[in-house]
Amino acid sequence: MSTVTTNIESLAHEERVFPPPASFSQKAHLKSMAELERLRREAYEHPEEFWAGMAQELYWFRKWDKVLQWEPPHAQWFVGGKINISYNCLDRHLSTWRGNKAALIWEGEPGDMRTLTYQQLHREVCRFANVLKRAGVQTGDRVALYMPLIPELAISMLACARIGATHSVIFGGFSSTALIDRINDASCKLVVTADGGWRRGSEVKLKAAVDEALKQTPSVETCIVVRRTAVPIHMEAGRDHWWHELMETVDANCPAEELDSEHPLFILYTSGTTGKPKGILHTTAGYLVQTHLTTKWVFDLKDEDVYWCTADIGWVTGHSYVVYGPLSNGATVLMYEGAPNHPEPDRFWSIVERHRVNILYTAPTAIRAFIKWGEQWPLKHDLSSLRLLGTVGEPINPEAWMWYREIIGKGVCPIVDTWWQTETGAIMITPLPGATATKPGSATKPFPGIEADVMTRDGKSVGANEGGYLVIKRPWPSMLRTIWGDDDRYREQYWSQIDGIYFAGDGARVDEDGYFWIMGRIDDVINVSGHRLGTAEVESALVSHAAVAEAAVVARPDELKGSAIIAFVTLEGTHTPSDQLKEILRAHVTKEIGALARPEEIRFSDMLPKTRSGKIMRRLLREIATSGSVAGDVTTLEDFSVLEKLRAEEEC
Ligand code: 7RM
Repeated sequence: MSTVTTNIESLAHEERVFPPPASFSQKAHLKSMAELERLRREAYEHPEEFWAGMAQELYWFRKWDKVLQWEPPHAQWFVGGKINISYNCLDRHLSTWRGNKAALIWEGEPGDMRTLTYQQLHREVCRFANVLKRAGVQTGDRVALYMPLIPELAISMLACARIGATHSVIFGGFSSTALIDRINDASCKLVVTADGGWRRGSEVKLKAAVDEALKQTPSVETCIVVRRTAVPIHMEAGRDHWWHELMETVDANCPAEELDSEHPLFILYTSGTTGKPKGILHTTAGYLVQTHLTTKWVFDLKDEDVYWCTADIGWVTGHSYVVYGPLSNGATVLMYEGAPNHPEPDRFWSIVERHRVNILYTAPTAIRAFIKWGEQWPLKHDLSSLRLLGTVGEPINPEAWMWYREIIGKGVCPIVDTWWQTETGAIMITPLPGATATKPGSATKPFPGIEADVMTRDGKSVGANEGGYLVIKRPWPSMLRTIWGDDDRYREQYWSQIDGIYFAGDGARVDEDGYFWIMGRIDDVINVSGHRLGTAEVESALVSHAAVAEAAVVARPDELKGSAIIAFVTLEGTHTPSDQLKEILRAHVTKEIGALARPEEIRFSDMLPKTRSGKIMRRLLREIATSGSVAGDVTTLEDFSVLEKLRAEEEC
């Protein structure tokens, strides 16, 4: 990587400020800015005491000897402690009134429903843990989970954690090729899957993909299959077993293993700059402490709440904020299997209304889709149960933020824009909803105990409103411990870009109030005539125009300017593409940011290429803008037809 100092320029100007509503603050876990600032100060001055204090809320078989052992870039948290995350998510609640509280309220895409109380969930987890043990799975073994968003996925994770097996959840939308790589990288011994799952009314054939993959995965001995769709599948004698049959053969007594604090809890693959995905390793105690505390404070979680994080469990957001964080808090978690627009674009709002959801945590890409589909869909439903909204996954443009606030939150729900990564394990930069005044588009400030900064490549802090690289300056409990099987890449990628400091790979700026504005991945940063611009800022300017539903901006090498800005734009249903509109949008960006941000070219497309987790694949757009076609890896693309459409668009 180059060593030039950054001058990422951030030209966005957003002046609106929304203080927390007094009625919200009064009942919140954290009630005021003064309280939050006091906590931040305490945590800054005595971080180990701060995290140790928070760790007391959990159940330990043996207390730790030392809070933090930091030998850069390797951290161990709560050294010497013995703990079990499954015990903390389940058994700990059974001795309280929560035993008969709903832990999971699940809705399948076809409309079927299941509710599991903490007692029932505990029982299923214990039984499946016994199934795993009987299949020869031991502490330290890796287990791959390739499943739809059904309760059995959470049960499998908690069962692995209970016996100390390390789970590797592979998102159910990945192909068999992606499955092979991930299973082999971690030498998984067993795979749990389902016959299939439901997505937009069609069956996703999971078992068929597993059959294909297992031809090339020598480490796998056993495959356990949940019956979900009941569409006939192949069962390999000796290797494949039905979940429901095995569950009949075991008892429901399975004590949780007393595991070391640093016992490997899970591996989760995430894409990096190279083609090979990185197996991010998380361990037990530190991950639990930070997911537990952030869930409680950021979502202001109360026992009465119905909490819904719409992420698939196949992504880190689902690990931390569907399963471990909420269950360790004894929450009632809503889970929905399918697509937001099945059978109609109001499915989410129908779910909110029917289950009286109080807390909704979703992604900007979903919000932009809702805007595109039209406000008539949410307006059809009673959303008055909602009291808090959250976003995660990418920068949210102020226009989408305002729509979320007004149309979904009716102007009364605080919005928490939470910045974090697969690598960070838990939320890092975020408002605390009863305390922080929010600004649309800003993730606000670091969580207490987190020391974030914006730096140049040389490791110098930049001034207010100057762009730079987002870094974390001291270890935090839920940090990744390494990249599975590649500690060199771990050092190189995260701790050597700026020596000894965690390099997040995002561009950011901090404004005069200390608020962080995340500008997106640095590979999404465009250098035009020596000015670096965050793609997110240009996109945000485009989306602020009434005609635009969604925009993705990429750089095309340009002899004169270094890079030229190419914008791919999806229009609102009410507008049609025209050359005149292209000119209007270019002028609009010029007005919003300045002439240097004016797109060289605007291309209309009725869809943008996205990963299955909803992130726009700018890499593909960059290739299309540069060479007219895509040669690179497209295995993570959600819908392949989009590439054809983008190419066709270019020809006309
Ligand atoms: C949780 C998750 C991580 C990347 C990260 C950012 C982007 C996530 C925000 C955000 C702006 C946010 N994990 N990102 N949250 N950008 N504001 N609130 O998404 O590993 O899949 O992605 O996502 O670029 O580096 S992830």
